[in-house]
Amino acid sequence: MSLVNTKEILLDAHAECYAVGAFNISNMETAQAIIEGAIELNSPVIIEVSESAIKYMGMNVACGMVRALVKDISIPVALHLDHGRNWEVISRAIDSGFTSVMIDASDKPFAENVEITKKVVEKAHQMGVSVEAEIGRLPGSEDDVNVEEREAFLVNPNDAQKFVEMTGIDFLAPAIGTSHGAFKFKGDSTLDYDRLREVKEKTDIPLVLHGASSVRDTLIEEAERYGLQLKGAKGLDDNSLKQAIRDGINKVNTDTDIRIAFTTAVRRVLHNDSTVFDPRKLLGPAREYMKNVVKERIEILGSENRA
Ligand code: PGH
Ligand code: CA
Ligand code: ZN
Repeated sequence: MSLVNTKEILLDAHAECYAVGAFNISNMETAQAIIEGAIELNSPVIIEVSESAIKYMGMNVACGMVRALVKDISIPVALHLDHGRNWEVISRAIDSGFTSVMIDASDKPFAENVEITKKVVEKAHQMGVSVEAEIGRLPGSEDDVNVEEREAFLVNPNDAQKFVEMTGIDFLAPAIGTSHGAFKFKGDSTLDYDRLREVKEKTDIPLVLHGASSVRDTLIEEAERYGLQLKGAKGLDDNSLKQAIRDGINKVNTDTDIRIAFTTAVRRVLHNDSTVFDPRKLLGPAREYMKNVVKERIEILGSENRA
């Protein structure tokens, strides 16, 4: 099957109240792990590539590889540009066969975010490519923000409604209290569900949760056993994620969980056998471990058997 428009996948999730996993890739093994995991659970899936991953792999490699991987399979797979900030990259992604792009101008003032986003929507829609945009901000894991400061980053539901009407985007990422990386929360992992429900009511389009990795204790413990330092790591727990899906989230972005799984598996092999130097003996187990993480996520999101 060829790649599927991301909008098609997400409109079904929006209508049926479940979420689809959007997993970041950085090489062949991550892409294979995601696709194989989704096939095993008969689930639609979104492969996302960030600007920095495109820089690492090359646009043609990223697109060519994902297209080759989906050629003979029957589940719907979409290819999405994650956190596009640079017009050149966004434009090339659209021309190269991505089925959706994110324009992330959420650090700009509202009016500027609208203008930049509109320009992307115009080009993307001409090519049948759908568009995600962000409003509100996710503090980086390095930003030490307190509760009141955090509040200032969150989406304003009225702005969200205006933003969707003015730009014509297909799905929206509202900031509701998550952050990227392995160190998301100092205390409780509470999200602003009231705000989320209001955004859903006012926009009535598929919504996206960034910074959604679970950073599970069991994974951290194993990673630390093999020497990875993750002191203070904390992710989004399953119940919070499920609540966010009930309240309107339809696309759940996961990068950190896959990175930790990859690194843990490689460290485990190196720790257990000091004679290994075949890359496949490192990356094969990493691929298997990442696939398990992908399947665990799909089961939580409710997209199993929705292919
Ligand atoms: C994400 C991934 N990518 O766009 O939002 O977030 O760091 O929680 O995996 P995590
Ligand atoms: Ca942003
Ligand atoms: Zn993100």
